[in-house]
Amino acid sequence: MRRALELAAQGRGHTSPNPMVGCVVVKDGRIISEDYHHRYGEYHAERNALSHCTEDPAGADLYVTLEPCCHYGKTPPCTDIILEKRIGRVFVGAMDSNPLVGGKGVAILRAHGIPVETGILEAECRAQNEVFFHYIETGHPFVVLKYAMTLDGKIACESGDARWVTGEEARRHVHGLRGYYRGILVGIGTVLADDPLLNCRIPGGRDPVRIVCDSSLRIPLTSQLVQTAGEIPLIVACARDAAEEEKMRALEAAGVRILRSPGERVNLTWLMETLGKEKIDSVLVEGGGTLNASLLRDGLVDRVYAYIAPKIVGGAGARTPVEGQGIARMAEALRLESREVLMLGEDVCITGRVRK
Ligand code: AOF
Ligand code: ZN
Repeated sequence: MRRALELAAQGRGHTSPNPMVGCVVVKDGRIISEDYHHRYGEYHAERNALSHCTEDPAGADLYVTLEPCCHYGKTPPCTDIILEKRIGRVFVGAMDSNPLVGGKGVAILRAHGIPVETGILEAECRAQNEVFFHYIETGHPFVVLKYAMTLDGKIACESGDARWVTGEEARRHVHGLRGYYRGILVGIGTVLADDPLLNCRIPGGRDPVRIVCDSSLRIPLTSQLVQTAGEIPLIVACARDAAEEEKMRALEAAGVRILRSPGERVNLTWLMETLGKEKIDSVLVEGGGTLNASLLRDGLVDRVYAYIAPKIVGGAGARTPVEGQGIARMAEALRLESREVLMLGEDVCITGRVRK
């Protein structure tokens, strides 16, 4: 199962909104095949592995990180090929939460007399697909808050200068996140201040769908985001009545997708629900302190990546990663669990899941 997890990870960044899945086939103690789900819409891990065994897999053990599917989707059911190849036993990592599968895959195999053991390295298998499980269970994208700050907690100097807080290695790491998560979200403040492009600048990396939270539709037609909307998707979320027809038509003509939220400001819970319906399974937030505070307040953040540079700039008015009202008592602070600490050049990155 550990090998299956390693294989599954090779699909990282290519399977969204479907899961990463790995599969190993073992006969008489020998691995006779292994493979993974390579890319969204293509064959599943089990079908891939069973298509190139080095010997007849009849009677073999099959290890798979996710419960085999039993539905006709983009590909035929994996339970069919497992039965057809007369696999002896099946070992499953995590059960599938997809309502089309959810327990039925395992039930079908057992009904055909195949012993199935579930829950093998289950925590690891669920953690690897935290995006998939969150998205299929809630319909909301998995929201990842990212920020870079100095050792004294500033995301820019008091003057506004922020180039750069962290070094090259940490910034390259961020581009890896941009290539992995499906969407990238910023507030209009960031667009007006930095005129960012928000693409993925890693060779071969996929650009995220760019999303701007812009209640009164202030985004300039001349911004880099709007200018590139024809090539890289751009979604602008505004409040229903903030939008002037003319500005909206001009943006749409430039290829911008506009989403109008109920209320006087963009309702972030509505936005996440709407992005979920657009098949965006995950959103990386490179926000600004105001947007970050609102997302945290509304309980919408699932994971945090905090990049910390060993620098001190001071300034009572220098911006910090999370502004807003804040929490009154330290004991009520949001906490991260399943934490990891990464050393990236001279910078440190702390990441973890937000405890709900
Ligand atoms: C995958 N790869 O290796 C496995 C999956 O859209 P479809 O037809 O490819 O079906 C996707 C569903 O199949 C997915 O939500 C999950 O429930 C199940 N298993 N999917 O993309 C795989 N084993
Ligand atoms: Zn399948």
